[in-house]
Amino acid sequence: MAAVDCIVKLGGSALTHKDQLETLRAGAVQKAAALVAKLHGAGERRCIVVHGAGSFGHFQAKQHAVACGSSTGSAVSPRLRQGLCLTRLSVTKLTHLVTDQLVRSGVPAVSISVVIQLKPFGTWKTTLKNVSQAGIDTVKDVLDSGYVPVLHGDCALDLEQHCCILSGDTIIEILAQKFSPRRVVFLTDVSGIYSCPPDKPG
Ligand code: IP8
Repeated sequence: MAAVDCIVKLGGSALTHKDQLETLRAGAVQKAAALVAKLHGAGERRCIVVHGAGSFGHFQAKQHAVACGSSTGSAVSPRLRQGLCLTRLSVTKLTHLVTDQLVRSGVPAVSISVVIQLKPFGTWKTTLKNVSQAGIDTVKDVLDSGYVPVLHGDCALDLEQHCCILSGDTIIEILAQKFSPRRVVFLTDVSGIYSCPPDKPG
């Protein structure tokens, strides 16, 4: 498989105001897109962007316990189904905004979601929250065609518990294993790596 130059993670807290429902930090999205454009323009053509959900998706997912899914063998509740629909609507709104800014900045960006992908069998699936099928072929096709795939933290269909949440960080782990990029860059709203949320004492 041809090498991947770079995977860039745009943190959800950096792109949005995490405590205000569906509130974009428009300036931060612009800055992040400009950085990706610079990287791409400097020759890092085989580049994948993954972004977190921030205040798009997390509220709906929490309210409807989408991450817990449904107990094995029991009927899926209408409330859980609605939660999945609302969460997806919200995360896809954000990915549209992020991809829009990337394209405006000159990056040939194409958004790829976890639940619905370009190919019917290219979807990501989990089993008890662990990725059991990753839509790598779709990401590869998009890269090989000269586009920058944009993935995001999403809901996934789970073979045991109906659904769960798949974070952007988990997606990156899988992509890094499959594509062995030269580097993975994390753009966050804090300087460095912390052992607990940086707004909490200790
Ligand atoms: O912000 C969560 O993705 P993350 C995705 O990368 C959701 O943890 C809430 C659907």
